[in-house]
Amino acid sequence: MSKSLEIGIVGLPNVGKSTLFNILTDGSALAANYPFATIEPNTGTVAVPDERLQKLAELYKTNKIIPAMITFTDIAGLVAGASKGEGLGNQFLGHIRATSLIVHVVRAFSDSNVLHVDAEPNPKKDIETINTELMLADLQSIDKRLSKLEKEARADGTLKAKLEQTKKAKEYLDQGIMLNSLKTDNFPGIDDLNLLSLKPQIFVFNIDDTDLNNDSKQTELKKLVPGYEVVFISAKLENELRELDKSDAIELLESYGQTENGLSTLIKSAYKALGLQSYLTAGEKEVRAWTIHSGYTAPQAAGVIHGDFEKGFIAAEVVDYNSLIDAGSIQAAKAVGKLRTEGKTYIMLPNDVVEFRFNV
Ligand SMILES: Nc1nc2c(ncn2[C@@H]2O[C@H](COP(=O)(O)OP(=O)(O)O)[C@@H](O)[C@H]2O)c(=O)[nH]1
Ligand SMILES: [Mg+2]
Repeated sequence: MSKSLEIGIVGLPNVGKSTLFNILTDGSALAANYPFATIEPNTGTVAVPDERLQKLAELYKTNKIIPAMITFTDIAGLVAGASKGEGLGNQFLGHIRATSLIVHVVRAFSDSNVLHVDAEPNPKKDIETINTELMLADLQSIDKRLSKLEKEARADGTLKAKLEQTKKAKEYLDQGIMLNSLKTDNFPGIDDLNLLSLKPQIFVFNIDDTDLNNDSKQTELKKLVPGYEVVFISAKLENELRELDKSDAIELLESYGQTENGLSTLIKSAYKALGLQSYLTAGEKEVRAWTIHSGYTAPQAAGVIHGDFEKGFIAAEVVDYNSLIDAGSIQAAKAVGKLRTEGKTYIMLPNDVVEFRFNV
């Protein structure tokens, strides 16, 4: 978990993926008005924006801030038929396999100057086109595996659960059901297939800036993807923000009723979809954000820093970030009873600032 989180940006050509990627990474992936402008995936690693780190650095008088990191990959070229190799398809499907979250960008902006692969954007149909390719690719992986697995399972009883899960996944896919939409079924036995439609997915609707406050339009789009995290962004507007200095950018965003930029909004949704949260460590040497799964106990959280911290865990000294800032120092927080000692069963909270005690 301490390595950066990998997020793949997918969607039909000309929906704004590269524009979004540039905004997120502030890099210069090629954004151009024609399909397959991006052939090699563009990859960029960015710091997760976290205002708390700056405040803690001031409190502890350190200059060293280590934020959590996220790697975005702009995966171009998914079109109908990609699973059969259409539009350099298979290559792109392989890149998606390497990610832990799919950000599915859907065009919902109107601009007759920007070509659409099927003549006309239709968010519902466009989503289905991409998801169908992911499911077809999964069916190929499953079919390749299944006949061999059936033979092996006859000889080796321990493979039976795996066979059952593979068949079950196939049944859903045959019905056009995305595996990541299932609430109760999951497929721990077939992790090694690395199925694309099982990867957590969030949707970014790229809308006109004039729709950023259009609740009825947004509600309508949300209904297309029930159960998924949804983000509304005007890539065009966010792209314009990059030219402005920070205070002008914030002012412009606020004039559209937005309180944070696209990167922050997207990362929050990504963390939510993946069931992740962060906790903080702080000292004179450095302040740092660590990414963990929601529900992690204190020893598990310590294990993200170092395996020995988990094995030799004794206790966690925990203070809530806001209490620490209010108190003004860790000593002051302790004096007012805000510093707690927590044991092995403590479940980490998102605003915890922690120091672990351990034996090595
Ligand atoms: N009007 C409008 N055009 C956009 C928006 N986002 C991207 N575009 C334009 O659409 C074209 C394709 O964008 P690009 O990011 O290269 O799409 P990709 O093929 O999905 O990577 C470019 O000409 C962009 O300037 C948007 O939000 N509104
Ligand atoms: Mg592109």
